[in-house]
Order: sequence, then C-alpha cells, then structure tokens
Amino acid sequence: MNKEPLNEKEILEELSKYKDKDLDYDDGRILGSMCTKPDPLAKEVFCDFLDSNLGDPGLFKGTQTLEEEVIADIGSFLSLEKPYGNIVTGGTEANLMAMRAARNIARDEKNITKGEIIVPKSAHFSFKKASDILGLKLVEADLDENYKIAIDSVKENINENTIAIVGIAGTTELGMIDPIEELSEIAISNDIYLHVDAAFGGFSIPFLNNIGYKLPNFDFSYNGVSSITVDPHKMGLAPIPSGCILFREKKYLNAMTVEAPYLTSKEQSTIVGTRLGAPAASTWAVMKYMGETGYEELANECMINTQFLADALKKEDFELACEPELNIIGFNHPKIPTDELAKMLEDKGWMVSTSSYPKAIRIVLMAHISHIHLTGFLASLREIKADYI
Ligand code: 0PR
Repeated sequence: MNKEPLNEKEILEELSKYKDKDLDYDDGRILGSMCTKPDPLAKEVFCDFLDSNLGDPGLFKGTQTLEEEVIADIGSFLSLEKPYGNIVTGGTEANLMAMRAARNIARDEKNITKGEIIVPKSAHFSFKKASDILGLKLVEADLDENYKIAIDSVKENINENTIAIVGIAGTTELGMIDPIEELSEIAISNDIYLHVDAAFGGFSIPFLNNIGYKLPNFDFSYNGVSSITVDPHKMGLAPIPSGCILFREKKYLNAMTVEAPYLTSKEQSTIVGTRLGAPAASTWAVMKYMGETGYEELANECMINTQFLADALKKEDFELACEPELNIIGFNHPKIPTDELAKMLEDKGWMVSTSSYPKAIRIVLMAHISHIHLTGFLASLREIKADYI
C-alpha cells in the first residue's frame, strides 16, 4: 500500500501497463470465450448507473423499472407474458437461484429434505457449485450420440428425492440444445421442477428461428419449464456482469424471500444484497439499441462464420466432434493430440479452449470474430499440420 497518494496521471499510467497485458477482443485471437466486446452504448450507460443499488430499490425506482422491463422483454421472446425474475451477475448465479427455488419449493410442498438434481453430463460447472452450496446431490444423466441429454437416462435417475431436472439450450462445450419438449413432458408427469440453462443460447436461438433456422425450441411454451437462465453478457452484447433468471410463477421467488426490514423493499429473494444497477441499465440500453432485427443479424453472422469454419476444417482433414447447432465448434485432427494442437495454436497467438467431453479444440464464434480472423486461423492450422505430420 502506498503511504502518499498518487496523482491521477500516475495511477492511469500505471494501470495502462496492466491493461496492456490483457488480450483485446478486437484482435480476434480470443477464440474460446462466450463473452465479447460489449456495445459502446452499453459501456457508456454502465458508467452512468455506477451508483445505483438494486439492493435497496426504493431509492432507485428508475433502475428497478429498467430491471423489470428487461425481464419482461426477455420473457416476450421466451413465450412468457409475465415473467418474474432478476438481473444477476451471470449464469452461475441465475442457475444457483433456480436450484434454490426448486429446493425450497420441494422442501415446503413435498417435505423433501435430501434433494437431488438431474443435470446432463454436459451441464456447466455452476451446477456443481449450486449443489454444493445448497446441499443437493448432483446426478449426471448420460448424453446421446449428439451430446444431448439422453431421455432414458433422465427417466432412470428419477426417484422420490428428485427436486429438479435441468436441460441446456446451448451447452458450454459444444453449443448443443437438449430436447426440452421431452424433458417438459417428464417434468409434468413426475411433478418435478424443470430448469433450462439457456445462458448461451437464450439470446440467439429465438432470433435464429425468427429468420428461418429450425432449431429446437426450449422456452416457456412448454408447460413443464419453470425457469430459464439467459445471459445478456454472452450473446446479448451486454457488459459483464449481466445474467438473467426468469421464473414462470412468483411462488418460486417467494420461496426464497427473506425479510429485509430496514430496506425500502422489506424483503429480498436474490442471493446478492447490494446489487449494482448498471447491468440493468446497460442491458436495457443494448436491447433497445439492437432490437429483434439487430439480434437476428448478430446471431446469423455468428452462424455464417461457424458454417464457414466448419466446412473449411473438414476440407483440411480435421474432424468435427459433431455438426454445430449453434456458434460453437469442437474439432480434432486424427494425427495431432488435442492438447498439443491447442498449445501449438497458442504459440501462434490463438487462444482456443479445449472441451472435455469429447476432448476437442473448442471454438466459440462470438461477434468479435470475423471472416478475416478465421482465414488467419486456418492458415495457422495448415502450418501446424505441415510441421507436425
Ligand atoms: N451456463 C452455461 C451454459 C454456460 O456456458 C456458462 C458459462 C454458465 C452457465 C455460467 O455463466 P457465468 O460464467 O456467466 O456465471 N460459460 C462460459 C464457460 O464456462 C463462461 C466463460 C466466458 C468462460 C468467457 C470463459 C470465458 O473466456 O465456458
């Protein structure tokens, strides 16, 4: 800790040295991230709302309305007229809230004290955190040959302690969409809570379907779906942290409500107390700025790049883990071990990630990746192949 205060110039100069070590989305080298450069307007609005606290919403009624409007607007493209929910820090917190609601409802209505949740093997690790925090047993259902949840495995794993089933609309590793319609039927016939984690796909699947894609639906139009996670800070172009949890009924929020007697709101159901209002305002702004057409174009461009890369990889003798359903590609080369390939790509400046099941190089084609970046990436792959084989 410095004893004497530094002046503004010194501080900013010092900071820029740190910032220079960070990667920049604009370089097109970040190929394994679900985040992207936020829209400039969203950044500006974020700074304007830095002092607003949704933890005490009576003081910030305007920001509270913005949060409600974002949740309502997201509900409008997820087939739910009156959603209940919040803007939270991201998919992890949204999934945690959903599991907390499911656990509390099962405890209050069915007296289940040793709850279990069934998630696909492809589920994001946030469910491991949620089950640990909430004292729930995590049961992993198998995947089918397309890396989607195997319905038979879900049925086999249901027992009297099952408090929730989770389906994914856009899996973290491969972007696959689970069969939510079938999960919904199972949820209804067994009277079990169904949560859909659409943290990644929530801001693209509905818009792609608007323009003629035929992706599986995952939303509240299936009566068994009780809640959905959607992250504006992924395909929604909002700045981090912005995740959303939407519930079909208010009773799920009520099941988590604690009293907050000295606050303007008197009760709270979010996990976080003091809660920055900037994500609500900036998400609101970016959604207005994009409109449905903007999100349709964005998602379509990402899919066009995905298809281009997938086709080019096949021509170069790389094998795809599966045909991409959204803008994520998993691939391998038959003669180069995945980790070695990832390391060689990193040495050439490409920051890819690797999926675990199946083991593959994983590319997430977000808005910051353009055609020109992909041709550069393919050129590096060709060089690696020529040197290795
Ligand atoms: N649900 C799904 C389906 C996800 O893919 C993720 C995160 C979450 C929930 C959790 O969301 P938050 O991280 O917002 O809490 N998926 C990315 C991943 O783990 C997050 C990420 C983003 C990782 C950018 C790296 C990165 O550079 O791959």
